[in-house]
Amino acid sequence: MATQTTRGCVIATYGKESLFQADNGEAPYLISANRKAGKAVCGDLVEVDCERRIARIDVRDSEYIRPDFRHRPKVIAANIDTLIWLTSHSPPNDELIAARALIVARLQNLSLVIIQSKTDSMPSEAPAHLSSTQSFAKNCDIPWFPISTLNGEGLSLLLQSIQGKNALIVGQSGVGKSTLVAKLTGDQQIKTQSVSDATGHGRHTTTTAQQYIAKPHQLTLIDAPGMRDIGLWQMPEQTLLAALPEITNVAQNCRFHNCRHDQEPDCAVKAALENGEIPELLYRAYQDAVAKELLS
Ligand SMILES: Nc1nc2c(ncn2[C@@H]2O[C@H](COP(=O)(O)OP(=O)(O)OP(=O)(O)O)[C@@H](O)[C@H]2O)c(=O)[nH]1
Ligand SMILES: [Mg+2]
Ligand SMILES: [Zn+2]
Repeated sequence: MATQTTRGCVIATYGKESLFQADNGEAPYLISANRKAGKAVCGDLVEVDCERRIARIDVRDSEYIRPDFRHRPKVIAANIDTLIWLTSHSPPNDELIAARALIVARLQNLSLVIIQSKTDSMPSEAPAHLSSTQSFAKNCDIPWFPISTLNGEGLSLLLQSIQGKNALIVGQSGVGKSTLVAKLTGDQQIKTQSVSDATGHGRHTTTTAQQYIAKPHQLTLIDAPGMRDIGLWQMPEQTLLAALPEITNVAQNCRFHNCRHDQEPDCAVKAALENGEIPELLYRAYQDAVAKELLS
C-alpha cells in the first residue's frame, strides 16, 4: 500500500532535525532525518512521511560545496542557481576570495554576483581589496553591485538582476548578509548584530543556512553563516583547470607540457599574465591552490 507523503523543501537543518516548508503552504515545521534517505541540506526538495521523517530526497540540480577542515568537499546548500558574494569595508576581506568565488561558481555551474555592501559608510578612499574586487568583476564580466541596506542605494538594480533566482548569499561575518536578506524578503524576524568595535569582526550571528522567499520577486535567498573565505577543496588538477579556461587556453603554448606556470622558462601563462590577458587574481588563486597542495 502506498504511504502518504508530503512534498516540500528543507529550509534549514539543525543536526538530525530540519525545518521543512511543505508545498501546501502550511507553516514550516521540524522533520527528522532518516539515514536511508541520506543527509538533507538547506534547499533540498524532499518527501516527508506521516511521522514527519524524510522519506526521499530529490536528485539535486546543483550543490554548493565548501571544504571541511581537512579540505574535503562538504555540501551546504542545494538547488541554487546563483552565488552571491557579499563584501564590505567593515569587516574587510582578502581580494583573492573574489577569484575563488568565480572558480567555485564555475565548478558548480552557478552564476556569480558580487555585492559591495554598506556604501553609506564607505571611507572616502575605497580600500584596496574593494577596488581590486571591483576591477576583477569588470574584467571577468561578473555582475557587481554597490548597495546600502541603510539608504537603499543599489537595491533595485540588484533586484532586477537576481529576480526569479535561487540564490545563496555568502560572505564574512558582519558584512550584512542577514540584513540584506531581511530587506529583500521583508522578514523582520531574521537576527542581525553589529560588528564588534573592539575587534572589527562580525559576531557570527547566523549559525545555520536558512532559506527565505521574496515572493513578489519570485526570489529565493539562502542566508548562510559568516565564512572568512570561499575555500577550494581537494580536487584533481584537471577539475580546477576546467574552471580556468583563461589559463588552459594559453598553457598549451608553454615550452614544457608539465609547466607549473611559476618559474619555468618560456611560460605562455606568465607572458599572458604580464600583458594582462589573464586576470591576476585568477592566476594567484590557482597558484595558491598549488601551494596549499589542494590539487591531486
Ligand atoms: N551602515 C550600514 N550597516 C549595515 C548595512 N548592512 C548591514 N549593516 C550592519 O552590519 C552589521 C552586521 O549585519 P548582519 O546582517 O548581522 O551581518 P551578517 O553578514 O549576516 O553576519 P553573520 O550572520 O555573523 O555572518 C549590523 O549591525 C547591520 O546593521 C549597510 O548597508 N550599512
Ligand atoms: Mg547573518
Ligand atoms: Zn607555463
